[in-house]
Amino acid sequence: MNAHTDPSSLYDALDPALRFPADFCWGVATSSFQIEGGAQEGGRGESIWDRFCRVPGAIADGSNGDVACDHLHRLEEDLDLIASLGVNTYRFSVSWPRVQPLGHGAWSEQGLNFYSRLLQGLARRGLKAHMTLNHWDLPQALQDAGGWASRQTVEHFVDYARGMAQRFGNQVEAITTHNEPWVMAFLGHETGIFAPGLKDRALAIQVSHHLLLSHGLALSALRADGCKARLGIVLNLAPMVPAEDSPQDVAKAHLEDGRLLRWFMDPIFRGAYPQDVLDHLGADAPKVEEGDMRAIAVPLDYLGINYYSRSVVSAGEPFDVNSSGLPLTDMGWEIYPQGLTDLLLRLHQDYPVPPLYITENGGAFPDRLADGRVHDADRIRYLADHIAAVGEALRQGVPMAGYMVWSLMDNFEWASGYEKRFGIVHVDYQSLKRTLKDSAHWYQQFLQSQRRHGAELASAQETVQVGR
Ligand code: GCO
Repeated sequence: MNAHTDPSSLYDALDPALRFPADFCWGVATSSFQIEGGAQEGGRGESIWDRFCRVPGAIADGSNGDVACDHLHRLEEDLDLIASLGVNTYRFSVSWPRVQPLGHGAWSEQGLNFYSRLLQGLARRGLKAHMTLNHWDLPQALQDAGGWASRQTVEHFVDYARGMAQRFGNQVEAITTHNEPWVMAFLGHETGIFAPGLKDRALAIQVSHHLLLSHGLALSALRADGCKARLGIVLNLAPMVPAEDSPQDVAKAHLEDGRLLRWFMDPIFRGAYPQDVLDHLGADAPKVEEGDMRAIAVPLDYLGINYYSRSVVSAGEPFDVNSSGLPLTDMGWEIYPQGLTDLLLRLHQDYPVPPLYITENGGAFPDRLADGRVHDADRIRYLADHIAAVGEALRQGVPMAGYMVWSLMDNFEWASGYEKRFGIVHVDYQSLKRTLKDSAHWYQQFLQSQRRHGAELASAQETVQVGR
């Protein structure tokens, strides 16, 4: 497609049969550390990402989250921006050290006040809130006391979750405990490319167990407290595809599937870790106490899935993504929408899944702002094809409840700093000015057509009822 195609014409190219239910949840997603800035304000405590950004070489462009998108000071403007897209839902995360600077004990009224204004602002605009409690920015004080490797952090997380739910539980549609426990555990504690930057496999495994445990315990505590919000967790999942049909590659792909997907899905939905992965881990297997597995396997009201690409697995040399012929995003990730349909069908088949949300999906592309426009046709294509992949899963019976674009706006892309742009809204990091990219205009039009379709459906149903 050429870079100057009118965004609306691409929507017309979508299968006209692709119409979602009227109550389908459409959103955009962000996370606290990636957009808020205001790192030293309002008594906010230090987070492990503040600390990690100071490690020389940890962040590609040497940047940090001190200012980020300055969302803290541009809340109303950003809420207007979200509303202008025509979404019905906003997914955001709470910075734990902003509301509870040390991760336990005293709360910060100023920090709480920010989220209170955020939620009131969403309500005024008729938008539903999906609130994530932990999108990676653990208070540094808790890290200093052992972090997620310590069972104490599990207890502190449950207290934090209860405190947030008591204050805000009746203003949010949904509460997610953790975003992508796999990333926190393994990129944070085994490869060390993310905060807190540790490199110890046994520790990483123990962290994954404590994240799951804290999720389960928090859900039970919130339900016991009478929390009315829907409760769930968000996992990053991908189909693991063997590079070749060889027994070696197939076996490796099965193991990698175990480490990414079954390691989290099995305990949540079956109450046990997958035996093949435990065997593989040997002495690095997690220490599990009596009752832990029961605590983890509490029913979810929904499951969030973040999908970006498939993973091709080889037992020999690492697979070269350039060899597949698939287009790549600016992250070097293959663009493979079919993988999303495959993944959703598989989850539905293998597990008793609750309603599913795509809580993140999107792509980084080398955008250029010129004359106030960003012609990101590649991102429009990416989003359109993945939304169609969700529609296909829905058509085949998967209980899909929503889809949220990652991300509302360009932001701090972790170890890549500000070099990778995922937003449908462009951010100029000098002036902090926001500019809707073509993909944002496209999403607006797509959502408008969905609303028209929803209204038609509703009036058709009315006619049927009146006719009776
Ligand atoms: C994620 C993260 C996002 C990333 C996105 C792109 O949950 O992985 O939520 O913070 O920015 O995935 O890498």
